Amino acid sequence: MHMHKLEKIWLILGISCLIIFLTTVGVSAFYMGNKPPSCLLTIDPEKVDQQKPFDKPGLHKVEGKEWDYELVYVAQAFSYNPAKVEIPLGAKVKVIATTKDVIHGFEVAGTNINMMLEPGYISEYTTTFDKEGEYLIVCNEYCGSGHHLMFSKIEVVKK
Ligand SMILES: [Cu+2]
Repeated sequence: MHMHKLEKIWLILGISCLIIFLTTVGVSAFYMGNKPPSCLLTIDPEKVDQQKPFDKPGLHKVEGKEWDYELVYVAQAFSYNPAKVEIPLGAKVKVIATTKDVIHGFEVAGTNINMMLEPGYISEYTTTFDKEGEYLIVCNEYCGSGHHLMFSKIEVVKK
């Protein structure tokens, strides 16, 4: 079969891109252990307040885990509970969040924490807060008329 030279180059280019892409994804997933965050844990969205850990939103110190604190958030139109939280500098924190009503976003501006909160699911993200300052949590999923008023704050302080 005769193939034009440019066609061969194009095919080689395409197949190489595919191999590079699959290798990157494969190494990232199987060697580095990366996986898409959250959505593996479910919750009854109508009974969020009665279920652990969402019965006590806020920052909690934990022992014997890979992280030092658990930061629990409950989102609902149009607020986050807690509205403000203080985290000691350098703390490794597991953020655990869910929503009571509709889909909300959970983006901590200036960091790579960016989760979607879906009713019935628990979203989690573990991170270390190693920069002092105030961080704004914003909802980046349009959730209704008060969407733009929906925010919370994290203050990372030296202790
Ligand atoms: Cu919103």
